[in-house]
Amino acid sequence: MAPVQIDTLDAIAIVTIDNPPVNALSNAVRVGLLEAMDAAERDPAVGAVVIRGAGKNFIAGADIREFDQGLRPPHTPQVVARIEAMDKPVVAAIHGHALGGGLEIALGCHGRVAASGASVGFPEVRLGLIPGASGTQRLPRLVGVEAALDLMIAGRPVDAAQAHDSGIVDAVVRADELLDAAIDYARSLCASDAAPRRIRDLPITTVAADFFVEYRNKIAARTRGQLAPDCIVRSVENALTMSFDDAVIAERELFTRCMVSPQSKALRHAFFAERKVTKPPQLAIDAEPLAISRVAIVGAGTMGAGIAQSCLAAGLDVMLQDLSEQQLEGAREKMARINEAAIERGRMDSAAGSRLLAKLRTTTDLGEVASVDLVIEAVYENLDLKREIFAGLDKNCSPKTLLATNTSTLDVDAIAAATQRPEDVFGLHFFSPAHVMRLIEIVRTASCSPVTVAAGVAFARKLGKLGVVVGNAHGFVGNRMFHGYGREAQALLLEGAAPEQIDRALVDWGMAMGPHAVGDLAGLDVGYKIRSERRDAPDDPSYFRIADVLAEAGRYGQKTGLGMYRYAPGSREPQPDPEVAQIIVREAEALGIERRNISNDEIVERCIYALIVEGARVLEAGIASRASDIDVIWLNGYGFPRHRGGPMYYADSIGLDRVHSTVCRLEGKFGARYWRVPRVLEDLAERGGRFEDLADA
Ligand code: T1G
Repeated sequence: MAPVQIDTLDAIAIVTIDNPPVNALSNAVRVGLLEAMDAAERDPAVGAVVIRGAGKNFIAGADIREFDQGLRPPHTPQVVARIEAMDKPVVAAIHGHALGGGLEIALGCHGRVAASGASVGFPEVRLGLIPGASGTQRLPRLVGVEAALDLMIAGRPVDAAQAHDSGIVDAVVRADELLDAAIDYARSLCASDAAPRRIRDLPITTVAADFFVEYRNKIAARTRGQLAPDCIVRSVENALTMSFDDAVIAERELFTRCMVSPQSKALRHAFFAERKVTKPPQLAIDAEPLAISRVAIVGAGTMGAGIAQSCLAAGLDVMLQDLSEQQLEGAREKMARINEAAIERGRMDSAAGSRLLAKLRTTTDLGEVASVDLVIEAVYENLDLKREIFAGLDKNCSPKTLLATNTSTLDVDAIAAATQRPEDVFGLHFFSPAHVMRLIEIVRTASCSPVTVAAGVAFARKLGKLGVVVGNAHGFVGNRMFHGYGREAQALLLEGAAPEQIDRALVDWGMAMGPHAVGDLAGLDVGYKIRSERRDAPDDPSYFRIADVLAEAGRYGQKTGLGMYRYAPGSREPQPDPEVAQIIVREAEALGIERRNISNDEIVERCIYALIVEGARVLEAGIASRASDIDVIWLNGYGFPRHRGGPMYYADSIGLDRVHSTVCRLEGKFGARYWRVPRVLEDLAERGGRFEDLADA
């Protein structure tokens, strides 16, 4: 069926875009829209036009997949211009999302009506792009230069009410009245003697002479190193100095420059990688997930409270269990503080916050969790304690109840073995803070049933999180790779690089936070305990030596005011500590390590390549089933720069032949213990392959 249909109703042509799943502006849709405009213009019985979307959305934007396949005309700017040039009024009836090119189509119309639940925006910057169909020229004419820049640089949609307040839409109506309202509006425009209101003809408000310099300074920190934001500002500057048509031509050149940029390719990879996680390859396709609506969380500590908050926010029925009333009260207070913060940020109204908290049920009796759909255990990281709890849950809970552990380091198979139903037991490794972090590692054990995995994937999606299915191995995927990354950051200390140099080099490369600042944030005691309990820790006295010495000295990081850095009372700002510098020199001497000047390039290479090598081993071992899953984990759990696509995508973008020769060099210099070249890297380098290809293997 053609993705664009036209029906005429009482002299109004209703043009419906029907291109599932989100009405992306594919080439066929663009052709169909041009044909529909021609047909409406030719038809004397048509007085006006309404454009709407079938399904859940108006138009989600350009078809992002086309960017890598080569864009074929007609291009979106041409379609927008055609709509605007119509001499019969055209009205957009917006429901669901009108994003990117979808909003540009709407701005080409002579009027816009939105349903109350609709949202509109320009998310292009999140894909390393700019609005490339005259959005940078029309939006400033409609809402003013600064408001237009703010919307395009943030890349976040606004709801219908905000869109109406700012003038992007002309009216907001109930969803079930949208089409009628749009038809009435089109009819009124048709009856009016005034020419159709074309945004291109609106004057653009001037700004102060130094406005753009000031604006660039304002966004500099958060757009550091990114191409698209600067191109957006430049294109809006053109709106003030060029004719509309010339500025649209210049916009297209800036858009194309972004589209072919490595940053945009990486960001588009991230976009699709995050959508692939809901379809894990090893999942039995017909595994219909169990519907989860009633959840119990066992353990009311920080993680338990955060998980409970996430589940409540997703509308689930939540029971929080802990043996200690005090812990339960503490959890309730933590959740109240989370709600207050959300209310302060305008992300929630206070009534909703109170309602949410009122829905929380708590109990000290483990027996009260018997009839829920899913139990998530989130107690202290102790295997015996967890096994005891799971044995109890196994007896108390209904046979249909799924049992999950939030462990981050323990063997989920060993926990499952404490029950008579290991096929119903899996891991849900939330990342802290659980109510904020989108990532969950869904740990499938050797005995996990596909239905259980499918339920985990559906549950993560219901929470609005990214649930990545991983295998059960020490550290699963994220933390296992972090061990390699942290190991190099520790070794570099002994070899001559200061903590602040290491952190700065990696932050300048794009990491959200340096590894030593991360260690101080998480607590050096946490890593120390994990390492001390590992049976397979490397027999290497320099392995995390400084972190261990600091932890043994009670220097845990932010929580004790002293760690790798020192922290002024009440401050989270890391300050270099001369005492740590002396400890490092002393320990290097004791280990017979000759210190030297180390370049920032070497710091970045060793830490990032350690990630790539460990990621390759994780793929080899089948702990991750796709390279893109590893990227999703590191983009959403560890602050890997999104505009580099994730560690495995980054390796592919370098070229695995080059990656292979670098790892060979590192193995030659630092030995095979940590740098043995993974077989999968060797094979792929030999045949010119990519880690991404393994997903299809
Ligand atoms: N192009 C191609 N496929 C898309 C798509 C798009 N724009 N948006 C979504 N999909 C696919 C997605 O991969 C998934 O596929 C399915 O649709 C459902 O997506 C010219 C240059 C609209 C808020 O950035 O934000 O316009 O996994 O799970 O949760 O100036 O999709 O089923 O195979 O996300 O209901 C600008 C991107 C493009 C919007 C709906 N537009 N999409 O969320 O569904 S650039 C965007 C979204 C542009 C112009 C510029 C969301 C959504 P599969 P989903 P959802």
